[in-house]
Amino acid sequence: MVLPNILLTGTPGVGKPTLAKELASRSGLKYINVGDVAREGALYHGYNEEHECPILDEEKVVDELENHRAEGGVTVDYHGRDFFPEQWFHEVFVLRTDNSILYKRLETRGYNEKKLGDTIECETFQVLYEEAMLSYKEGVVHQLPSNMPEEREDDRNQILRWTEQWVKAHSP
Ligand code: DAT
Repeated sequence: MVLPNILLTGTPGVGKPTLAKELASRSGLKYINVGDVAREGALYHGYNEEHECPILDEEKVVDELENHRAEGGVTVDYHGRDFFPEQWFHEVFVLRTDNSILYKRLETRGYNEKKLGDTIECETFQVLYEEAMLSYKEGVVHQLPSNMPEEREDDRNQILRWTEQWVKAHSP
């Protein structure tokens, strides 16, 4: 059975791995966290002093993930500029969280003031949603609210239903 590839994106703190791991435990979708892949393979080319984080080597990340996405059935979790080839993903889900809730989640992470402000601004200006809309065809990108646990349950069920339909439509 062939499974679709999903991109799960959104500002840091919106709940991507929490949702993606739940999806993985309830379906055949394999969870891939781009940050973890980069860390394991040291796929960086520098360090961002202002945000206190390493700079991703996007080409190497694409090479590293190519085999997984070719097999199908992956949920890729990434929060930054979309550098993946467009045809990799069958559906893109952008998680969205209200700023007051997001602020509290990020505060507990110990972000410095600059990083906290920039991250909140990123969500306010829906940077990742806009980027996804520019990168993928109409109808591929969906926004999902991620403020409360009940919403996560709805999001999970929505993605699982979509996956089932996709599998049916692509079965011989
Ligand atoms: P991300 O990797 O996108 O930064 P995460 O999965 O680490 O996000 O989640 C950040 C925090 O928010 C974590 O403590 C779990 C919590 N969380 C995620 N989704 C949520 C939701 N729908 N309702 C309430 N809390 C949520």
